[in-house]
Amino acid sequence: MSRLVVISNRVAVPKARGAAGAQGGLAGALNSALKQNGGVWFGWSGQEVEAFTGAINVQRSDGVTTATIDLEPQDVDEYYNGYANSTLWPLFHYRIDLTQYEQEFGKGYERVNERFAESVLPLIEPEDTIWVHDYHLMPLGERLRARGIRNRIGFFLHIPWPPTRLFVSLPFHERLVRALLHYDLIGFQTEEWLESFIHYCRKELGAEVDEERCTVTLDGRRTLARAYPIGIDYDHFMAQGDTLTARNAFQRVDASTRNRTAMIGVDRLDYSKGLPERVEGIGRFFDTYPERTKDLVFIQIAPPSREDIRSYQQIRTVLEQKTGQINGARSDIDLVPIRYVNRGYSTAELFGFYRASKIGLVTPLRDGMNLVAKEYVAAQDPEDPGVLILSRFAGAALQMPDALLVNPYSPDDLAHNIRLALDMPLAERRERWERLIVNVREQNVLRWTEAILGDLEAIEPQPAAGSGS
Ligand code: ADQ
Repeated sequence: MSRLVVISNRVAVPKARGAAGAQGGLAGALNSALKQNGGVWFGWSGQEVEAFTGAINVQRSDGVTTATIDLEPQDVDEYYNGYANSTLWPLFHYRIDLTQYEQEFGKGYERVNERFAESVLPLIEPEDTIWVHDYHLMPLGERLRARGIRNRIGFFLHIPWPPTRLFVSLPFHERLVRALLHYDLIGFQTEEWLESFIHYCRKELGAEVDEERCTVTLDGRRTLARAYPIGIDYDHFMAQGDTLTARNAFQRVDASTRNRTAMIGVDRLDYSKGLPERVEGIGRFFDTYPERTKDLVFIQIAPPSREDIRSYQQIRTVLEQKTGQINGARSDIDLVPIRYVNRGYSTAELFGFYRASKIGLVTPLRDGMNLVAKEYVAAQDPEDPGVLILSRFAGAALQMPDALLVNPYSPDDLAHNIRLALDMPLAERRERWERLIVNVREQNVLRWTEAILGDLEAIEPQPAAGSGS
């Protein structure tokens, strides 16, 4: 395979071989693809400088080269906190009520995509395969084409693609999708997001769609558009479970919950994850089945994220209030029904927490995929597995029909399914888990990487759009 250039908003520098908790997940998979094929991972360093210089910081660690640039404060405000996370993120998660349509944000987004294109250009060699990640960088392919790059370029969207009726509320929506169609391949998490994208291309752009070949053609340029559901780094995750850290974490939950069932939620503190709605559902469970209060301890792990954005500050306040209300009403001297923890843990610790919890509660209002659902299933004891309660609005629901699928907006539905999970007999728990684990094990992140890169490699480079040659 040709050399690989990975481009994403942020770069994960690989940990040295043998380092404690060596990298897994998406970062681990991309790093191993880079190690295998050679190449470079380019992105923002996460640092700010007073004025943008375009200076590239190149590092080599554990056989992988990373190249990063610093951005200036206005870039971070308008591109990262602005257009990416206050316009595209809420809109693509169907939260038009939280979506901000500020001209400055759009301009900042365009500017930073230009800056990415200009900075990465000297690192690209003619035969390289380029793989761009996520909503921060949708116009990047077009910007590279404008600079004469004819390489194969793939793009993967980690979040949902919204229905056309929502998407058209975005000013300049057409420009964004026309830019996207300069990629040779566009990957989505599920068929549902792919369908929405295809619908838009047909209806709003009059693009030609070949359903059999999965291609969209506009202005003589053909793009492969397919669903590639992402998975976890199964082997790495299981190896983490086999550590003392994981066993200690298991003990911490087990010893502190004693005769009660531990139910766990692990999410970034983000409004798309449905956390207040989840707590509402737990409150409804306690109201509906008061005799069961003593049977259940809910552990919610939610490290803060994107704290410079107001909607994220608000969700934190709302969640603290709701948790406080329920604990205030339901606690006893030796019983606190909800433990709300505002921090992150290592993968090994999460493994132990998942395994000690007989119910996994994963109830986003909308989610591209959701890897916590898959991690929860992977961490279970095959002899005595726990029950996964999963939102039907997570991309993962399409792959995990044997979870208890719920409507996260309905407190009654959540309450009812928590009771079903609590009382589910061992035989049913095993049957469901045995079906769930097949997908989690097989559809892992290494397969995902191979599928996308395999399809990308098979594409014949094309002439520039509208060039007529
Ligand atoms: P996220 O929205 O971040 O990802 P998710 O898929 O659930 O959502 O991945 C979260 C990851 O962070 C998991 O591996 C989880 O273990 C970890 N994590 C969460 N809370 C943690 C904590 N307290 N401590 C340590 N680790 C924690 C986006 C999209 C998803 C999509 C992924 C991958 O929003 O829909 O599945 O990208 O494509």
